[in-house]
Amino acid sequence: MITIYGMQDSGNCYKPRLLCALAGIAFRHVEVSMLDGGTKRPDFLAMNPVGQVPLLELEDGRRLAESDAILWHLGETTPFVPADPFEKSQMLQWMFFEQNGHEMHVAGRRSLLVYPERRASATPERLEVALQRGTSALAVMEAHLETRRFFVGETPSLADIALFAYTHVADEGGFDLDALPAVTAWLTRIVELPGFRPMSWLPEG
Ligand SMILES: N[C@@H](CCC(=O)N[C@@H](CS)C(=O)NCC(=O)O)C(=O)O
Repeated sequence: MITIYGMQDSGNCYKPRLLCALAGIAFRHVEVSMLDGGTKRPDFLAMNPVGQVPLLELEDGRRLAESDAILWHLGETTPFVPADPFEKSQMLQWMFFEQNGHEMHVAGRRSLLVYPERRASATPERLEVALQRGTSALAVMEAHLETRRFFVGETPSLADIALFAYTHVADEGGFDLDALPAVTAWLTRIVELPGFRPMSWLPEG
């Protein structure tokens, strides 16, 4: 069975867990706690020198980091990757957007506000920049979803999973999701997918 090293409350770690739940992929979860320096401990750094989760470990021992690369690896043979080459590229476009234009602001602001150990870094300037840039990213999503059910094509793809992870908890970062009706309706569509599990969910055992 594959193993996903992750943190229960991390959206990046939720992405592969959610894909596994939706696609029926069995996995083992190993919690890596930031509080005890988990990702920076020598034994973890030996597995991922970048010192971050999520980290996927295959049955043969090979490992893969970066949440969206893990989504790609696990998702390739599932209905969450479009067959059409252009739609596949559009899916990647949204996944790069998630990493470069969304996560760092939407998730970043949430982490500054939610985790006590990050409070010292939560300067007013930093919070303001993250609010402005995160709001812009959410506005891009809102405009796109005004005329669509999912980010690419007619069915959910890895792009929806990647963007759902931190958007659904954006309110914890001080973002006003009530002002984004198309995004809110899309969030509901994801929650209603067969097999959906919330971020707090971990597999048994
Ligand atoms: N771009 C990476 C970001 C991963 C990331 O930021 N992981 C955080 C948890 S959400 C982490 O491991 N933080 C611990 C640390 O940096 O020491 C991805 O998408 O996987």
